[in-house]
Amino acid sequence: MQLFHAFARIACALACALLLAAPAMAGAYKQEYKLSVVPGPTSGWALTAMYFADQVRERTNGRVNIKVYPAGQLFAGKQTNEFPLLRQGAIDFALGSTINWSPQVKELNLPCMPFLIGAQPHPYKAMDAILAGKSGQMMREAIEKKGVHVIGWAENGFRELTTSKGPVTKPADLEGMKIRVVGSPIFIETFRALGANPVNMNWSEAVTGFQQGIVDGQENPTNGINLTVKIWLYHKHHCDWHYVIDPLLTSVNPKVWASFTPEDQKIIEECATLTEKYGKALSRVGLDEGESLAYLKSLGKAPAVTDPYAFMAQNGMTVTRLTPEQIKVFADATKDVREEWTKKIGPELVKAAEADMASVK
Ligand code: X2X
Repeated sequence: MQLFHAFARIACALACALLLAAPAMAGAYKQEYKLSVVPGPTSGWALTAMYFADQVRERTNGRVNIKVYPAGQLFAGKQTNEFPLLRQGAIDFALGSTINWSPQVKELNLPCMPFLIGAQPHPYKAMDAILAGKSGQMMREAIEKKGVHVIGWAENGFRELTTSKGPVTKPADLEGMKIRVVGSPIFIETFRALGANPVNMNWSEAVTGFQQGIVDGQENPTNGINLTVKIWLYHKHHCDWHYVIDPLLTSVNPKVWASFTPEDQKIIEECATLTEKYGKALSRVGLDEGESLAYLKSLGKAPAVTDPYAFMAQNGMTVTRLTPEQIKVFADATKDVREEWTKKIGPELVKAAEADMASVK
């Protein structure tokens, strides 16, 4: 009987210990992790973030529950404030853009250098070579140094010009036009070099600005942004000039990252790799040789619009796709901006990017 009591006591103590430990273990993970996205819920960017969140939830069996907050809800106002908030931990995760983080991480101005990547013979291959190469690694390290952990890349896309006056085929067509840009200095300098009048405006106010005709034009990626805001309602002219590209970063606050088990970190990294494939396909569908559409079909996620050029034309836009010769005229007009920013972001990084891109010429 005494032996029975001793066993019972040990069993009871073990059960109590387990009961106490269980909530403590569960408590190490938050019930919800907040992921920040700048544009609205229908943007390709937000869909990419939702894909990441869904993959993570599914593959961690619900242990890591990420909720996407689109339309800049987590940083009321200025989109260039997202990075410090993520670093401080007010935001857990972000699918952030190189543009919006470039004021804090100067290396992220690399893809914003006018006509550096887009003027290559194979612009998407050039982008992929950078992200997978030494220059991509250098950008990631620069972000890590500033206190944010990068899990992977994705894509907002090449930024094309849309205007109410036009069509635009040469810098002189931009003379004096008011163009909305993000509040990042390289954009102001690029548009000034082209003779335009750049106006800094947060995305949260930009579409109202287009509606009210405060500006004559803007630049954003075709699939992910321009189609999703029905840009033809405001601008009748589309100019495909690939002048800069906006890669995205799946990223997390380092303390949040450290709170995950190594197993969950591995799963989240795998989800980021899938997200890169999905996000790039969404951004490139109908703009590449057909690989993106084939991939999205294989996932059962083909979008409604698979020929963006035809779709814009159906909606009354003139669609001008600049020839390499026409692009060269714009590239020449912005040479000084590239040179100036090469000094600012570091010639080693630009050299590494040129070497990465040369490998796929
Ligand atoms: O503000 C923009 O133009 C947008 C939505 O593309 C970015 O956040 C960079």
